[in-house]
Amino acid sequence: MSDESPLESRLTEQEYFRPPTDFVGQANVSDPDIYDRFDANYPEAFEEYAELLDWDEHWDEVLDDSNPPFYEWFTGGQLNASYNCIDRHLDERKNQAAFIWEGTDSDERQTITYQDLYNRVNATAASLRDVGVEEDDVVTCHLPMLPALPVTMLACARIGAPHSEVFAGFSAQALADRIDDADSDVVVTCDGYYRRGDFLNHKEKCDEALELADSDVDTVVLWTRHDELHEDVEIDGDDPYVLADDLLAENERARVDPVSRDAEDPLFLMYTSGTTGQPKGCQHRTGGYLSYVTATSKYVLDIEPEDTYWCAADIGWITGHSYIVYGPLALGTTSVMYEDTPDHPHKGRIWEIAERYDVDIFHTSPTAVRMFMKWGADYVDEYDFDFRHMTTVGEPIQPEAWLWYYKHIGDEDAVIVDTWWQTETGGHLITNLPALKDMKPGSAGLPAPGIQPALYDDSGEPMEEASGKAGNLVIEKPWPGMLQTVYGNDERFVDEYWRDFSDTDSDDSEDWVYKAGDGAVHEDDGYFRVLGRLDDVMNVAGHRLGTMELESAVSEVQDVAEAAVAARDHDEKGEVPDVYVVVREGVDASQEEVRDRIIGAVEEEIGKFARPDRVVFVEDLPKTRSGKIMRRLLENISNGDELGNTTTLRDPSVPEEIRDQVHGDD
Ligand code: 6R9
Repeated sequence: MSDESPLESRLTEQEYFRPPTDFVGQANVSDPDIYDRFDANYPEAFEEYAELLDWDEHWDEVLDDSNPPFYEWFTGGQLNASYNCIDRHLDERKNQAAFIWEGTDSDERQTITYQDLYNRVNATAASLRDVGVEEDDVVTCHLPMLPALPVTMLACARIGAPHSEVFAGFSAQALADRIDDADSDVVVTCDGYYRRGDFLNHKEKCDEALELADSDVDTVVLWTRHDELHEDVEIDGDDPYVLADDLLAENERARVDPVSRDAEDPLFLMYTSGTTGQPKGCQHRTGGYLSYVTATSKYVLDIEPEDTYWCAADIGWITGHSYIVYGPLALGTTSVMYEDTPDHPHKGRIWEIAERYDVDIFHTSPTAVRMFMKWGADYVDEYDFDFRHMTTVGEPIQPEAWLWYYKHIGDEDAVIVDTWWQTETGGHLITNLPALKDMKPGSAGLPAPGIQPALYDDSGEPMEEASGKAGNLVIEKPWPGMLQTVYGNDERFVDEYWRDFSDTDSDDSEDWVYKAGDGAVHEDDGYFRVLGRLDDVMNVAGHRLGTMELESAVSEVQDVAEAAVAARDHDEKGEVPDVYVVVREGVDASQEEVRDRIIGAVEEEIGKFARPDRVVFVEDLPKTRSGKIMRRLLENISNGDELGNTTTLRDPSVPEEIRDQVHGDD
């Protein structure tokens, strides 16, 4: 077959791919000694990361591990993140683009230079102060991919107010929960944005969130998508809304001194799904976090200030915080940002943008790669672009998808790194340094310098290194990008991340081990292959979703007696949620109606991106004798796998009946 290139046949034969020589010659890190340097000199070697930043006050100690797991990094140091991302670049590159932004309609473009960014961030910082934001107040933002988002984040950082950005796709209820948890007096949102070319009224979600929230929000700063408030959006006189444009008009020429923050002062919160219904506010520190994301942007993403870099993620997730905003800007590079979806107005949009700006470095998710693969290479081939470096993040990438990415997007000439990390870890932890290690499709690679991953068995014992067996992925030593705590809940921080594999009575940091919640295989070449979550968290198109969050949304529907959610493998999205429901007795509504209510409830409680793929009505759920729902069995049913051991069940016929119901026609 014409398309059966030598590359495809190499897949079965060739396990490793060497980084191209041209790449190695120009890479930011090409000295293999770096790994030993970090091992021999832990934790002091991380000073090399902190030295990439400008500090107002030098740190006294690199790591204070006297009170594990509440580690402190670069203690005594002081700095400001917005200064490091903007001001310090002005002398050299004030007229260089910091962001190139494209709206839904590609004729609408903005180039925001570092000087523009400086002006906008200063005016916004002054505006936030005008509405009463003080140092250490948490500002909740609910902004889509508009320049206003990084501007607001950096304005918060400038005045020392931690931001808590809630992904714009989250519902009013999800926003309200996060406003309450962070106890924010000030919220920042916008009138709307475009999705598939249609204007979405985004303010509506905030209106509803204000009703649902327990906290009294004093002020909502409302950015406008166009130069004025959109005709579909109204502000009622009683609402706490203030137009950002009005505030900015007052502060157009304002200059706000960046506030010196202690290295340990929080920079932001990022809520993420865990094993309970309540999302956790992962709190990130200023000094350690910024050092870590700046260094990994330089060493792993190989960013140079002269590059045009494009991380095609949403800033509303951790990937965008670390690798669109903080890391790349701290290095003074040019980033691309775009509104709307990769298939609007056509399926070649991404490559059209890549060609237009001659993008050098491209960062995306395996879900996106699978989607591009499904659309076909013709869309790609139409455009002329040349990536030097590509990465993936968010889920395991299948070797087939990796190969397609390598061949059709990278032209067999770009280096690819898979980056394993989490909201909690701040930045990449398992990933190859691109010039130093061979690429291995399907494998996240080797630990980043100074990072100490390991696998532990279920009884909590360390497994033999590189055994080729699967185990619980843990990190044995602290690193600067790690979360400080769960906002306002130190106990949950210890319970979720440390208790399982640590000696929690010990105050020796060697006895404390961070649990990632993922399963992985440590292969005999030292590479880690990450398998996915081991807890009740699923990964839908690279977005983390808690089973408990979904189940509690479904239980909001009156007709539902009981519900359980199972993750089903999906070709494109990685995983999708299937809901198994027992309907209350005496419910008159049809299954169709109940299904619609369930889907509606999930969209309302969490957001459209969390929509269940399948709703299965069952008589009973598989339960243990003590009444615990056995979700694993449902997962096996959803995936058409063997049921497995059902001997501990109260009624082993239950899963069999469900299986016959789901797969009866197979
Ligand atoms: C950055 C980010 C974290 C979870 C993580 C794991 C999965 C992320 C991965 C990966 C395999 C990779 N994950 N990167 N799995 N290979 N390269 O995605 O953060 O949204 O918190 O998700 O995503 O399961 O535990 P977050």
